[in-house]
Amino acid sequence: MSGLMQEFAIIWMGEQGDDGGDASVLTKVKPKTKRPPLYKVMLLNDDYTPMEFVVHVLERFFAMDHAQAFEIMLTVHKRGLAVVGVFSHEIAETKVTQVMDLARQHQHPLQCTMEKE
Ligand code: TYC
Repeated sequence: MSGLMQEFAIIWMGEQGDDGGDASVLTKVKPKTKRPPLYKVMLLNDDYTPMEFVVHVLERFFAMDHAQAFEIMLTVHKRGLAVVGVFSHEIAETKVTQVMDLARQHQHPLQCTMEKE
């Protein structure tokens, strides 16, 4: 059903309904179209992953240019973690998997997690 078609429901109360004599009642029902939840993807600091590797990860999987990637990497390095993107559940899961797989391949302890916004 299209979004517009879901916006109203008509409820027939009948002749002897609890409507104080009115023959019918039209009850408005709130539109129940929920936006899908969004998920923050976060990068965590550690003492061993090279800075250049983190910059590369941010460029490759989070569509950042070099300057942006370097800035976010430094934020993680100084503050312990940073949100690097906000996505649907499926896309967030894919990003986390891509980062964790590449980190494991290069034997870096880099951690990437997701959390409901
Ligand atoms: N702290 C790391 C270092 O000094 C760099 C680093 C930055 C590691 C961000 C992980 O998510 C990270 N080599």
